[in-house]
Amino acid sequence: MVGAEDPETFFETAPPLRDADAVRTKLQEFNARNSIISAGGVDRRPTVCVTSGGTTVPLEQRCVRYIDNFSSGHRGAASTEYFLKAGYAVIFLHRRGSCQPYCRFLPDDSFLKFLDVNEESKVQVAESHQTAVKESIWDYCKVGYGGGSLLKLQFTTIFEYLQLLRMVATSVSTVGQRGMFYLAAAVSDFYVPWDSMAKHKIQSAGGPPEMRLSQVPKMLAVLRDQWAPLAFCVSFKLETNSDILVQKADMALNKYKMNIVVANLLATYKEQVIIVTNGARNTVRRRNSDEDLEEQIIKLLAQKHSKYICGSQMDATRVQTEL
Ligand code: 9Z3
Repeated sequence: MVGAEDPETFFETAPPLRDADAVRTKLQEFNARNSIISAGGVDRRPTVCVTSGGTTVPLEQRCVRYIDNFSSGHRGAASTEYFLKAGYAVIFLHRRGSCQPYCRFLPDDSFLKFLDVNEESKVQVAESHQTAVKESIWDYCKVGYGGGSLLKLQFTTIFEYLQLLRMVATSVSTVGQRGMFYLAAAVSDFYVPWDSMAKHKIQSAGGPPEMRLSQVPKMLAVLRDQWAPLAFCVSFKLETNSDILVQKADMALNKYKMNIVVANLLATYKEQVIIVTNGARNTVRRRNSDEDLEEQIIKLLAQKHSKYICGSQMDATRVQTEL
């Protein structure tokens, strides 16, 4: 196996994030905006990091070609809307160009179909889409931007994604148990380490390239043990074979000490998921074509997270009483 399987080496050899300072500032401002000053001191709104879309694996340092995956970012974008509705502050860590909250119909459908031109040659929202557009704008302004409770950060490559996730995790760790990770991004399992990557475009004259991929280090373990040990962690498990899905989800739950693993199959992931917790499996199905499956998922997760926060507060009170 070539290159880094261990997280330290991955970060040491990755090309540094170009806008790391700006991201740090955005995270600090976001934290300040979402602190609630009350009589008892400074309190913090529950905060979730939603990861969304797929990471790419560049094959050349001056990248012309890369390995990609199918994820559209729809799940992450829809989930972000429901987290905001549930009162969470959301860090939406997403793939550049993927689906966005409140405009999930883009980029597949042209926005032009929502518009028409009236008799005075003025552009207006088409009558048939008035209600949908109005509702989206209201939600977008109210929870998304007006309240400052949505922070969007973008990645393309696996290098950018993991460096951003580490920064976000360190920041979310400041809210302790009130923090949640909802890891819906489809993250590459294999990559070409930066220092063994071709510098320039691989030439076809050299014949079919031979390259050996390395395993991307398992950052879920590092997230749980080091970056944000108190946070409520929800990871996703995607498989194509239904025979191994739940077993693999169970393994992830135990190995990475996740609070919940959401298991889904490529063939049915838009229709149903299995919520796997320690000792329980709960299938959540989309009830009709007008409903988002994510609405039910987030409702369930917010309840479980709230219990988790209460449980830890009760533990803290018990310790204080015993002292
Ligand atoms: C998922 O399983 C998501 O539900 C989907 C959403 C990627 C299927 P879309 O973005 O699709 O709405 O088009 N995400 C996690 C996939 C993943 O890479 N999981 C890893 C694994 O299965 C663990 S981190 O090993």
